[in-house]
Amino acid sequence: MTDPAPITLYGVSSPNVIKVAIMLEELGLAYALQYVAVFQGEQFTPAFQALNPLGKVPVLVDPALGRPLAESGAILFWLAEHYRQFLPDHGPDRYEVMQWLMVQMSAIGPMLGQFTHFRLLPENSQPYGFGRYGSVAETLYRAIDRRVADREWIAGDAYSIADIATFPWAEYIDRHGFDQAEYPHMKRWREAIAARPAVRQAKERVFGEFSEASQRSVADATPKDLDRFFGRSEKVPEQDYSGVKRMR
Ligand SMILES: N[C@@H](CCC(=O)N[C@@H](CS)C(=O)NCC(=O)O)C(=O)O
Repeated sequence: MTDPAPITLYGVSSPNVIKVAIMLEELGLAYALQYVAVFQGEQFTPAFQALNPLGKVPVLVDPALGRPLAESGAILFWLAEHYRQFLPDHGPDRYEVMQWLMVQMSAIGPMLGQFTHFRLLPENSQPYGFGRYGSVAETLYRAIDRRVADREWIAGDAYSIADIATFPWAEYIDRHGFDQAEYPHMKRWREAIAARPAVRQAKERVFGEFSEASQRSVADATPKDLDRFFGRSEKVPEQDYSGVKRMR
């Protein structure tokens, strides 16, 4: 029997999890991946709640930290500070990286997540939500495109946790139905990151190791599971969530 990997990343194959896997690969750390069956409510079990009472992935269990850590931005920050990479030690560049990490955490992730949600509902059933979040998504994609128009990376003058955090969400531009050609600078930036060996390896591992469990979890999800997953209760009108089964 081999020793378990010292670090465990709990998650699913989503951008917030992939960004942490990218960081672990960039740092050359050994880690194990642990799938959490979110559609079946595993995030609400006592075992998972002990790791993160918010019931969300990713969670990183890193013996070097000594307690489980949730929230992908905080995890990136921990790893960057501990290993002193991908975040300048001091000076304006450090705070610029933090600024763009916060933009990703507070706007890019949540807003693109909302658009993803409205896209899975039956076509034309929610024109306001679809229109609102589609328009916010477009504004954010344009902001990223403008940001990297005359600079190589999102913040400072080096690849950083701001790029690592933003990249997996920026990859949603195709599935969100936007024409990449209209975002040429973002395309150049995305391709540079996608070509990094650590990024390829992280995606290969997360999609590879989670693919079977993820397909099973989605396929087996009952309407009740989907209501719980999307936080629908008697306060929220019923929705047809079957589109989630067709999402890639
Ligand atoms: N702000 C959090 C968001 C985490 C999040 O929304 N995770 C989703 C998957 S990407 C999740 O755990 N969903 C399960 C649920 O909401 O019950 C982060 O960046 O870590």
